[in-house]
Amino acid sequence: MAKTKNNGDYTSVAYGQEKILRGEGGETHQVAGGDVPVLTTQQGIPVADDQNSLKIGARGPTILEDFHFREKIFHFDHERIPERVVHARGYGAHGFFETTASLADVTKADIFQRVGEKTPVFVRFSTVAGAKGSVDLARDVRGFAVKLYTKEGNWDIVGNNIPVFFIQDAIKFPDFVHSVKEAPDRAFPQAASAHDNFWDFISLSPESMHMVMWVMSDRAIPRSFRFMEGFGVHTFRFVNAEGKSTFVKFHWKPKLGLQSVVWNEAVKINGADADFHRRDLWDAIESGNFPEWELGVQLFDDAFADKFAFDVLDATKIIPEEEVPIRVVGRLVLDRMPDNFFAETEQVAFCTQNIVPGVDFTNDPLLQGRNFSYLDTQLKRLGSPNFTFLPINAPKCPFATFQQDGHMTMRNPRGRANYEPNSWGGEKGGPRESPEKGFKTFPEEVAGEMRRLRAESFADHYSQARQFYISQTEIEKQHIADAITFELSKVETPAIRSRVVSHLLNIDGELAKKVATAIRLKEMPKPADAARPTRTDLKESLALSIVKNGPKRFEGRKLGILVTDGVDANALADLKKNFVAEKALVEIIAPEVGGVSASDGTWIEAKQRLDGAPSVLYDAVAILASPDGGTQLAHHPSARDFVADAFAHQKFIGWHGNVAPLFTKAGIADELDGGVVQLKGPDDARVFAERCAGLRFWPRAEKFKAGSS
Ligand code: HDD
Repeated sequence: MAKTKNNGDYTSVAYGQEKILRGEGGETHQVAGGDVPVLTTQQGIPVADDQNSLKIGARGPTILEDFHFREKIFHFDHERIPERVVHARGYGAHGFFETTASLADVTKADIFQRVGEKTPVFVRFSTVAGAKGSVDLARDVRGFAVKLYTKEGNWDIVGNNIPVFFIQDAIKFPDFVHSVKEAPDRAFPQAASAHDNFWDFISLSPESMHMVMWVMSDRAIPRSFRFMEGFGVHTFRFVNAEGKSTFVKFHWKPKLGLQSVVWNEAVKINGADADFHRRDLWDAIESGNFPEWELGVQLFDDAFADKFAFDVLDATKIIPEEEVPIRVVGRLVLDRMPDNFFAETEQVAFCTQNIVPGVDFTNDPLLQGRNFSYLDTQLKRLGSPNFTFLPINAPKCPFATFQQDGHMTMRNPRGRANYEPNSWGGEKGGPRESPEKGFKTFPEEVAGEMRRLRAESFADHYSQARQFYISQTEIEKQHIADAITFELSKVETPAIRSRVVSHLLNIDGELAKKVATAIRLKEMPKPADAARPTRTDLKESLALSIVKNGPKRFEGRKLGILVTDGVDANALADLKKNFVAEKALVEIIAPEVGGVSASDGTWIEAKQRLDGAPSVLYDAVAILASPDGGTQLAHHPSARDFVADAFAHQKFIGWHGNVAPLFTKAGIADELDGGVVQLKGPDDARVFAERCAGLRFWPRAEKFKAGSS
């Protein structure tokens, strides 16, 4: 910032704004060749000097009269609002929902009536346990909250990337959340379930066992928001024009398929780029690669609910897709980032109670409790019952209520009528209820004693946990065992470790044994007391594995190409061409960020410096080195880590030129396998791109078994 002397006072000229002129009508400053608005106070008063507070003399005290200074500091002091009590860290985007199949037979919801119609949406993804500034790749559930601005009001599907939940009754939610968040005395660990309190609560709440299997699977460390599923979790109702009800469960299926990282990668990503998932979504949308999901519904009636092995009102259970197939009815596309994170992503207020005519709740006790909690929490967070007027929360259809006043009122009823019924008549009388168009609750008959009870039909806590486990591939089973081992190794109280294993015995004996051995449990506990014996007749479900539902192509993923000076220009061009054809993102990494000079003398710009771009940031990597460059890389610690990590994480590795010394120094020269592809000719780049379509080179995982992957 340059400083110029002016009558004994110092006036600084900010950021190269050498010439500041008042424009026509006093509305713009002419700055460095362009028109920008005049800086004003919140009251619209033009500001002459934003660098210096008002003082008596150059070195004198600042005076109270400085209204601009006071307003600026006052506003700054109040910038923060309470972060969400859960799901504090999140990232959102705008887009649209397109109806691809009419559901008029089962619901009168306006959004499902006309094929091809688009409805605006805002989606916020989140982690659950960590604070707003925590890391993206915590082992955690991901929130998947969708606000659909329909023509008959806002409909929020506030779901997760896991179709079941930890608890069955909302009254347990504060206990569950307290246990997973940082301990109240020491205020750590942050964004991690690997601690005594969490496993203590979980092991005393067997209803959580199914969810625990999901959270210990790679679902809890997704590669990107773009590669994960979303679920409405609860059973909801659809109601059609005739008033007939059909039960429904909602599923969001990512078009690119499912993909996760491995744990060792997650740990390193958190250090290298704590904003990994945010950056991924931003980059994808800004580069026009709009993420897309299908909306699928599982529809079933009372007869199915009665004969299903579990209670459809129990949020710790799924209905396997094999039993009730998914009907695809629409697609969700995210195509625009918010203009401002705080105004939109932070202030968006999802409420499970926001449903539209044609959709209704069920008596799931978790859902019933949520319907109170979300509205309540928005008042705390946003400070006024008028949060619904914020542009991100306001309906995009006409709305008219007699609610009025309160903090930050932006729109009150016009005229004299602010109540009804009234006798003012016509427009003067304001809006009126409509028995035809209005929301009507499904008239379900309910009877029973008023008691604090858990239904008998909610009592089986292990059968679906087992079903989830046996539906995984061997590699995924190993990851689950590794994850539980990791978490229990951070638990300091041996009795809690043992209690967890006692539950695993009810899920799968082999899993329990693996974990018990890995944590060196001195004595195998007895299986935990179970209200119901574990059913072994539930069949594997294909939909539950990530690996079985992985991407078919490398599309939407990222190749990191490490290059050195003298890199073969043709080899690089071939590689890029083949990956761009796959609709992949390609990033050049060089020892210095400026770039390198290629074999033909052209200059190759780098996006990343090697030190700042470890291979964990990429789905696959390639190393293209000249004779000299290869030798230099072999002595570069970050280059060795780059290769060794990519290999340990079972990534596909392409190489060209003098890479052998680097492989030797990285300790993998004797172990090169089918996942390491030499790029000799133009065809090899295509073969490499095709091979990368597989998530990882899984056969290599054998080498990295037992906790190291
Ligand atoms: Fe919740 C936020 C999802 C159970 C109380 N929840 C929140 C968000 C998601 C979920 C995605 C973040 C919304 C956003 O991005 O702003 N929650 C779930 C799912 C649940 C669930 C899928 C079980 C099926 N939640 C649940 C219960 C309660 C809450 C049982 C309380 C009784 N959840 C809240 C909350 C939050 C919230 C305190 C915090 C911030 C917010 O609502 O807006 O009200």
